[in-house]
Amino acid sequence: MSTEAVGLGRRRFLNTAALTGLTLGVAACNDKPETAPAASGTSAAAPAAHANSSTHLKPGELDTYYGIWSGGHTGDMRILGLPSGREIHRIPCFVPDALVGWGVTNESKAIMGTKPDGHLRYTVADTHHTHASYKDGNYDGRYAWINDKINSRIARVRLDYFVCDKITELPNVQGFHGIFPDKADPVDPAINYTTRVFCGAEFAIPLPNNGGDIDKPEKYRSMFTCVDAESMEVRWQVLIDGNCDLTATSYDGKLAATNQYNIENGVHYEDMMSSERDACLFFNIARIEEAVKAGKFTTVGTSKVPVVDGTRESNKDPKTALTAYVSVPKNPHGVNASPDAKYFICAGKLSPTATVIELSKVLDWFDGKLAELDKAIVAEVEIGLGPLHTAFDGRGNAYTTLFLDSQVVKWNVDAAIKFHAGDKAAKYVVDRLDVHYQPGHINASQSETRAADGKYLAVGCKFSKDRFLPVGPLHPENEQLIDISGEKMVLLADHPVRGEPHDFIIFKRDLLKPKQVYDLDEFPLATKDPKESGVTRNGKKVTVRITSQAPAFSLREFTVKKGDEVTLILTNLDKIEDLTHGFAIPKYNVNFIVNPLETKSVTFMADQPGIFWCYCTHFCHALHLEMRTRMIVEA
Ligand code: K7E
Ligand code: CUA
Ligand code: CA
Repeated sequence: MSTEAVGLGRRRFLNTAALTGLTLGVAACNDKPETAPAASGTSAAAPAAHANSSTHLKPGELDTYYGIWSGGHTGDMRILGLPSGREIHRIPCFVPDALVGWGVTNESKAIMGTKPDGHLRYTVADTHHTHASYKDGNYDGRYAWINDKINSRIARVRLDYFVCDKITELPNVQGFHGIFPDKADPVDPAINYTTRVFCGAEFAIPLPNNGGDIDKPEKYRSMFTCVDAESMEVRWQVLIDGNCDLTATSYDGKLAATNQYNIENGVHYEDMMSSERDACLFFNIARIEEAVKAGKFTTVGTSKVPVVDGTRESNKDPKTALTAYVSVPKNPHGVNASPDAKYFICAGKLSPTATVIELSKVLDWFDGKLAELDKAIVAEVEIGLGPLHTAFDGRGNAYTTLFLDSQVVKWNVDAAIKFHAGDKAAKYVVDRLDVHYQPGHINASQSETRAADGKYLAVGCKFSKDRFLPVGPLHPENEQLIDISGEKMVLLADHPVRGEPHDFIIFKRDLLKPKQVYDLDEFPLATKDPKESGVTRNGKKVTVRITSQAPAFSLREFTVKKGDEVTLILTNLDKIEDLTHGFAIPKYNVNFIVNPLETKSVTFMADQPGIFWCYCTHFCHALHLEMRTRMIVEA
């Protein structure tokens, strides 16, 4: 098949329907593209001149990059190795998980949050965006954060043990979507690492949302939230006009921004598309925190979180403004910080453009040195249909996904700025590559750090169509890997993934130093000596202490009475790497694992008399199947 035929077939999958359905606002841009239209001239059939990389690793070979992926509907975080694309681990955050006993053990329930009756408060989530903590403009391996869009929660994952250790529910917002840690303190240069995480809320709601103002959508409001990276407490919120979508932060810590696709404050999608331009909303972090310190805030409903006023009307004077609304064409989506720390780039979505905003000029505006805020826009160029997210190679090039064109476009930021300034000979589009199909997020190795290395690009394709064996109506997503080390992009691999990862980051493996064995002292409940095992009773409350050492539990049996509230504490005293045990209790809905030197506990009502074979659920030893204990519940 010729390149053209492949291209046409591909474009027929979605484009026609999407275009008629969305009345695409292509009129919003004045700059004309300097290359042929997106349909032709792709590099799909280009020779793999620069493909220096094979994604196939020999048995026993390790990947050179970690990838942290969001899981989407599964409410988890996934760890991949790259370039192989192998999924190595899943970290449950917001949703129960049968392997590790997340949502089953007392410790995980305490993190996830329970109702007064002890049941989990939420059992569904939708994770989209994950980013890791920074130091000196690169990842420092401490934490990663991930959002739950459904219930507006932010989870933190410790990157030493790869476990979620805190979850915070954001007050006063719905549809918490974009998330990004800061990279430095705006005031104190000694704090050159992450201390805040910014969270954008996509949906506007009445404030407080307790039944009032339901019929007054013009009163619905959205907020931008700052969470403390260490305590995970909400520090402050900013009341804004319009909404928040994706979020970005500057390398100097002074600015955070969110793209806004609904400056119209519309309730229905046609209202949300009525304006030709929306905005990229900038937050002056130092000024916001001064305002909070000075008591210039309100609170909403029962929440005690300080809320400052970031609306347009209250922030017209640059010298005192907390926020700045830079205009960008119709319904933008992603906003990404370039690794040279100079620009935020907004992807147009309904406009075929990318908008380049120079951060020093935004700061100039706040200092009263730039008369017109939109003069901070240094380029607004056509790149193709449906731009969503942008990645970088550290060599001055940006890579933007084109959802409608099913392509990745590689474009040069400096050339785009020259073109925008009037140099119509400046060729900013460097290359185009067909992807399969309809790409959303994109990220390159180290792309969101100062150490962007321009080796690999991963693309999260939302439709896989014909790329994998059919498995019924639900198709997997297709994560594609691309070599970007040369001038031309080279497609390396397809990977089916269970729906639906959105965003991800890719970084060098030596930035992480994970631990593989726990420290007994991290667990106040640990049973350090098998001789301390046994049953203790306090009225109807019974505590059972057990240890595990392959191939046996420290108790051969234990006895409780019907009606007891039983708390079972299991400590794994095996200290060998990879020696994990499990613990399941039939008919009691209990299953969890304990890793080397880890302690976990479960509490349940002994409501069914009989004998129950508690068994090890994790293959640990030749006598794994024999590794059991008997729970006797007396009638
Ligand atoms: Cu573009 Cu939620 Cu990041 Cu999905 S969002 S693609
Ligand atoms: Cu212990 Cu299997
Ligand atoms: Ca809009």
